[in-house]
Amino acid sequence: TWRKHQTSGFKDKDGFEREVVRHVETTLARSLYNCDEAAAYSATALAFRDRLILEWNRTQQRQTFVDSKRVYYLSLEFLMGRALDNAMLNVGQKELAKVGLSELGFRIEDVIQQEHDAALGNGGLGRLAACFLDSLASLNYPAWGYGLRYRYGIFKQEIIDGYQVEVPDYWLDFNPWEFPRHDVTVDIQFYGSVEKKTNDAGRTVCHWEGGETVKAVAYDMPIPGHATPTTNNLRLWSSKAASGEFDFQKFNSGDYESSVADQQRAETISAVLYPNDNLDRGKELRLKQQYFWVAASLYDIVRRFKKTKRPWNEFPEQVAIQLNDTHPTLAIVELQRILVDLEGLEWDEAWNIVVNTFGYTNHTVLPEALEKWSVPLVQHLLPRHLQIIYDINLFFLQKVERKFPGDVQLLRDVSIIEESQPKMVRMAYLAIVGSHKVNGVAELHSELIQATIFKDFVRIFGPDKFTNVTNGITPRRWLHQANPRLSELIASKTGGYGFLKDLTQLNQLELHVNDKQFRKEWAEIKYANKVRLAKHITATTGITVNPTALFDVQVKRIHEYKRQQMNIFGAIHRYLTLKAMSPEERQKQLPRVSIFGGKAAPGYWMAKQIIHLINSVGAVINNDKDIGDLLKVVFVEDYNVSKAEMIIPASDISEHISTAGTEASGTSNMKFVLNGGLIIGTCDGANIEITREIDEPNIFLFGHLSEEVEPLRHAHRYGAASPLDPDLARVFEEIEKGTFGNPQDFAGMISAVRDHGDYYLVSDDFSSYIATHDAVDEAYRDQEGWITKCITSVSRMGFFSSDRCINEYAEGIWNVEPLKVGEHA
Ligand code: DL6
Repeated sequence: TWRKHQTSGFKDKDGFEREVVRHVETTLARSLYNCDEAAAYSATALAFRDRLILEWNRTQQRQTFVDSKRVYYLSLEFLMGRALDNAMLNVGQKELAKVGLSELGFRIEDVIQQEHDAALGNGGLGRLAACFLDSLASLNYPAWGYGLRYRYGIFKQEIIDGYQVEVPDYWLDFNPWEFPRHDVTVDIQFYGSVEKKTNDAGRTVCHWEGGETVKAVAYDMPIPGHATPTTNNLRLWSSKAASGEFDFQKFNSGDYESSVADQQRAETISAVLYPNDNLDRGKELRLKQQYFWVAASLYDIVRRFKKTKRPWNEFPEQVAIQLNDTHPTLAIVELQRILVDLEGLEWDEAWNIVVNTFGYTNHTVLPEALEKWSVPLVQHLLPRHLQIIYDINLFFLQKVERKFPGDVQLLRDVSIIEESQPKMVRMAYLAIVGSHKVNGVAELHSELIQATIFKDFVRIFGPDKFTNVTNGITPRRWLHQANPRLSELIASKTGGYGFLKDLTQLNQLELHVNDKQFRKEWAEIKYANKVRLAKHITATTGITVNPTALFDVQVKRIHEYKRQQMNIFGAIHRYLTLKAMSPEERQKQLPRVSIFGGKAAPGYWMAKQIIHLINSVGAVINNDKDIGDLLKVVFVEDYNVSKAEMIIPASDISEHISTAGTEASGTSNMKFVLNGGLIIGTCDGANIEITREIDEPNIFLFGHLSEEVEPLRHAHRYGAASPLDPDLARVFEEIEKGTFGNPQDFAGMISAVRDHGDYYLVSDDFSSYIATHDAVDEAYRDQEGWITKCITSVSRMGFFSSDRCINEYAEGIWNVEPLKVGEHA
């Protein structure tokens, strides 16, 4: 039925081909005879983009006409990946394009591969934002994303001699998906000073004056919903010098370098994504990015609201703004500034509007990731905002004092300003105070934030302000696009592709779990996906892997808390065990491929050591004739969204093994299970809810529980911990013997566990980790039992759709309704 209203599609394949040819010949100025795959990609993308934009316009008109409440999702990261495949699938015309391209002499798979990933994010947080945009559009919510248009996304990772080397990712050479809006610009002010003046009404008003101005230019990306004409907008801001010109006077006097300096300084703001995941570094340029982006976004949001001529008190009825982590927290201060300084509202009236507008999502409990900004830095860059922060804090602390009179310690603990040297602004506290709802991203995580880092705020505001919305993933990209054959097989058993919009329909698969033909096809698809990955591994690393071996995958950012070090220690242990066996005994063992992938933050020395160890271990094991196919260790270079789409469907078992209580949710755990892989994991993040949904026999859990972590750390600190695990000690011995290269290179990793308190409890969890891997081997030997577990698990994954998640936000936090399509203009 949705097609009735659709303008985004092509009438038929001939229409599609005509458009591709037109773009090749006119937009690209090429002849069809001189059209390579890159040009075919460009022309196909442009052809689809033209169609999307018509639907985008209609969606915007519809939303303006109805004038219902809109959601604005503020995120410094949107890890979108490729857009063409997604667009073709969402508008339901991939088949048509496939035939059309083949008539023009191209394979659609090759054309799709030409696209550069839009990699404006680090990991889970940025990818979650991208999944949310897909769900918001697919469910017809009036919603916009706001972010930064980085010239360089996350760096490209090369592995040279086993080490990570970072290469800049310039992704904007040709980007058909964005529309520059040179007419939508906002001047953003930095530095300067604040003057108090009395206005005509005798009221004191603050003027922020002087300083430096930078121009924000809007770039829009259409976000097509799946099987709906709704096409939402992602607006990314790019920075430019306010004058738009370089300094001619300086140029003419021969001072060439400084003539362009202002321009370059301005453009630096949106030049590069900070490559840190779960780590805050407190750099001035990052704070500039944050303010630049939230100020431009709020200006835009307020401008849109003012056009409706509604009174200010209706702002929260029209606008919901979600803060993706604390990065956009300055938006709270900026809105208060706009309302009080520029619009002349009284402080309390303005504050009421602000609090009812914002919601804040927390994504981590790791102390090193909680943002704090130095007061002198904020004072220098944003003098008026610092005053407002102090006032917000004052009124908040007065409220605390009224509720808990005389509790000076409490006042100190919850103050937005930390009394350190220098003083710091605690951004999470500011986000809590300025929002009406605060949510964590999985049940355990939401419980932990309420019981630990935010416990005082639960006392102050009451428990209703705090809630949980367990993360989700879009089944369109993470099943239909990444694993088209599995999607088709599922559709054949569930009565069509309805499950893509209602993932709970997967539960019908359980009825077919004993259907022989179905099981056979299921296994064939997994095998084909493994063959595809094996080919990629051979082509990129030269390592041959046997696709019948068990593929054991850990792909995610490299971080000590995620414990890739434990995984590689486990692989060494497996190697030593195999080496100690007789050849006959060895032949009875199950072949395994340990696959790793992920980027380390460039300044994170230990994470880089982990990558180096993985590669060094691989170099030894993969060339050991005694071992052959029984164990291979592979590091896949430059893990990104597109690689994830290939790797995840090829996994038998994947590892989600963070120290309990450290991984807020994890989302790749959901993707792996949805693609018919099982997981080994700790009782952490969303692993817990996955277990509840799919049932314990279908997951391999191990390790200490989150409530045991603090006592164990305490024992380590005071010398009361258990001795180093003997198997782990043996692994360390082998590394220190030099089996995997210079032991000095890995001394830091070993001493972190053995001599410096084992903060991530690698030794404490090692024996249960190894035992659980043995249980994995046992289970995998029983192929029939394994397939039953996989099918059963997939059938119970309905809960983890990002559609469910977005509906929960919409109802519990934003109070917005989807816009019915087709009812209005
Ligand atoms: O909520 C998305 C994602 C979670 O799945 C991961 O568990 C969590 O580590 C990640 N958090 C961050 C926090 N970074 N900052 N700031 O990336 O969020």
